[in-house]
Amino acid sequence: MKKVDYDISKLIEIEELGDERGLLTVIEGNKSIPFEINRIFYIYNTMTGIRRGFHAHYKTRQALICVSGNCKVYLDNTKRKTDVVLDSPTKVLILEPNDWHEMYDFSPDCVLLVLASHLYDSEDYIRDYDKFIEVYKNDTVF
Ligand code: T46
Repeated sequence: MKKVDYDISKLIEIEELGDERGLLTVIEGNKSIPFEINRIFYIYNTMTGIRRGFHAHYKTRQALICVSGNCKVYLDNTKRKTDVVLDSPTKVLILEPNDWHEMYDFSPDCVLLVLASHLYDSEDYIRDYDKFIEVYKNDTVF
């Protein structure tokens, strides 16, 4: 596993295992990604031009992987903003709770797999941008 330096969040390149049958990539909680996995969901069949997300979290950490197709993720941690391209099943984007994120430019075949550190809790979402700034503006952990 090789870590790629990234200025706002962690983009990890996971090893691809392959043989004459094809390819296999493994992600293990607390090993290849820095948290225990308690929930898995995937986003697919996203309509053209749709942008999703528009939130940060209080405690949930997440790992995003495009297992098919590609999409982009806009990130804002109150100090820096950037865009990440997810275009390979071996690229894993780690989102910290203080990463405001928006997913966009989904290819028609995109399947975005998300591994989350916590079970679903609607109270864990910060969906108001001003509230996000207020909560994280003095945060020193990035
Ligand atoms: C995130 C990005 C990357 C549930 O009932 N349980 C779940 O575990 C999830 C993830 C969603 N839902 C419900 C809540 C909404 O009624 O599914 C509906 C769609 O969820 P949402 O509008 O939050 O979807 P996105 O694409 O904006 O965000 C999702 C995750 O919710 C979020 O945690 O970080 O993907």
